Amino acid sequence: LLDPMADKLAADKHVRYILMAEKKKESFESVVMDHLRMNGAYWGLTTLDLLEKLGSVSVDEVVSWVMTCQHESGGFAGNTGHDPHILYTLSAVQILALFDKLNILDVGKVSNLHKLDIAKLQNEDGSFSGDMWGEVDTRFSYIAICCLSILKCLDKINVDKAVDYIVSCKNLDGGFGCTPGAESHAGQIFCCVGALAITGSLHRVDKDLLGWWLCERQVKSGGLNGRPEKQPDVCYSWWVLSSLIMIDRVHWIDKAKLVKFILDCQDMENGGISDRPDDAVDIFHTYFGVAGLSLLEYPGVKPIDPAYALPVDVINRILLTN
Ligand code: GRG
Repeated sequence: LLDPMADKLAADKHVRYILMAEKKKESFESVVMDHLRMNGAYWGLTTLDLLEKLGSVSVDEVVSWVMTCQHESGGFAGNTGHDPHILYTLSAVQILALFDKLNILDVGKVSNLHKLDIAKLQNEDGSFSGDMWGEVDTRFSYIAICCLSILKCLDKINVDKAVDYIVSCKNLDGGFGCTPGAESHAGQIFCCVGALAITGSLHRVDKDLLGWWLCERQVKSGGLNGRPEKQPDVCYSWWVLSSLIMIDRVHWIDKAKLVKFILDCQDMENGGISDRPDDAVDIFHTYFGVAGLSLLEYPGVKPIDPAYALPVDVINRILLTN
């Protein structure tokens, strides 16, 4: 039977799903995902904002919880009492940006902390580690650059070296990996292209070559995969599409087919979006589905910035004011 709603975004249901997910703190999933809570909060809150429903959460409650996750070194943890990691520091900064509360970071102890500990994580070769344990990954280069750009203090790091390191992770296929010589993967490509976009260095990308690799990620169902021979997944609607937009090659994919693939991944009864049609939904894929639709200019979804992964109005508010 044809479902008349099947080709529509069930925005209200997704909003309800996100608000419920936040309340069900004692569920098994939330216990297991405890350390990821800062990321989960960013995914959920950004989705609400893209759907113009950020007003349904309590700003004070969220902001005071975020601040309980800040470590004395300046960085943020995934949850209260956990160790800080650059992954959670970006989510915390993004959440504060959504609520126009970045000024909270300018007062008190934080101002002396080399802007959230990020500068200290840069290595001699320009790369970044994620925390005190030292793992290196271009994800962390992106995060450092994105965070410091939002906080308007990119001068705290060596940007030229950071950019050279990212370019050293470029492969012969035009893509980027997590370290020099590592396989191209759409997630890492987003990080590298995003960091190059923010630092005004996109001329160092081979746009036609990379655009070709990225548009080959579209499979028969209309969905995108993250590298050759892999299954499509709604999250690549973000990683691949944002990269294509940043290098100005988004017209190389079939947008209508991708919209249909994302809409097919919705739970039309209880809300939420899954990785592939008929799989279980989660907040990560709900965010990437809605963010993907935003990049595809789907009606009723606010535009999102492909480099900063925040709504365009939020980024404009930050970058266009002192
Ligand atoms: C602000 C949006 C935003 C991101 C912050 C953490 C981060 C920066 C970026 C992560 C980029 C990345 C590596 C994404 C890929 C995630 C993913 C689904 C990996 C799965 O890899 P495999 O090998 O799956 O399990 P495939 O699809 O290749 O089979």
